[in-house]
Amino acid sequence: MDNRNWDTFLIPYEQAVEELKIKFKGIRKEFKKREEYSPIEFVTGRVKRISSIFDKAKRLNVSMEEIDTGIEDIAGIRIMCQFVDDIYKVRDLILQRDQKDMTIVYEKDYVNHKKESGYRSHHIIIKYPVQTSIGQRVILAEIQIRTLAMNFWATIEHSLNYKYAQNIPPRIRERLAKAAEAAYELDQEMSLIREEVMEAQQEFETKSQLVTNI
Ligand code: 0O2
Repeated sequence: MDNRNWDTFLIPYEQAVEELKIKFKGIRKEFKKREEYSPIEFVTGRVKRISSIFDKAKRLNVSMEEIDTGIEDIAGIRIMCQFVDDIYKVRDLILQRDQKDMTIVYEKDYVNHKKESGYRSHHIIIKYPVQTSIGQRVILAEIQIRTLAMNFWATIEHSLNYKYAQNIPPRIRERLAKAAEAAYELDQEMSLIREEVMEAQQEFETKSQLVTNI
């Protein structure tokens, strides 16, 4: 292990996560204020724990000196959407910001190309400038965009992986693969009634705003 101060190493990543969460939550607020449908349902973010950074560095064969370029998701933002189409609406919103407050490095389309586990999500790796007390640092961050169904599956699978130390028994793996397909089908079904659901939600929100404004 090297003698880097790992607590201070994480400072720009923590700042980036906070800033990015505020930005994407702000986009949702803006849609709501305009009384428009928001493709963003909710946003979460986290900085990877030092122990997980070390584990991933080991797995990917990344040296301690290369950690900030070799591990792309030390800062991670997750954007949840109601419908699959919304994922691409959010992606477009991010593309519009390219070269402005963030720079897109590359994308991973696990929505159309699911991982072996059954995992689906759209990932965008960005470069993000952070102003710290000792100057600007440009860090890498990962934005994961997924539906609520994809998120439900990934959250459960993540906990099971943790429980079984990445060695989920085959019978549970099989069930998980089936559950991933069921989640995918749910997304497909919901997409078919998207317009209907959006209209209903819009009506409901307008009504509840009227009530709160009385
Ligand atoms: P955590 O705890 O969320 O931080 P590789 O491992 O080589 O396939 P790499 O470089 O890790 O790929 O990148 P990838 O595939 O984009 O995965 C980055 C993150 O996506 C993961 O971070 C998870 O958050 C999520 N992810 C990817 N695959 C799966 C999966 O099969 N199941 C679940 N639940 N999440 C997944 P970490 O560091 O693995 O975990």
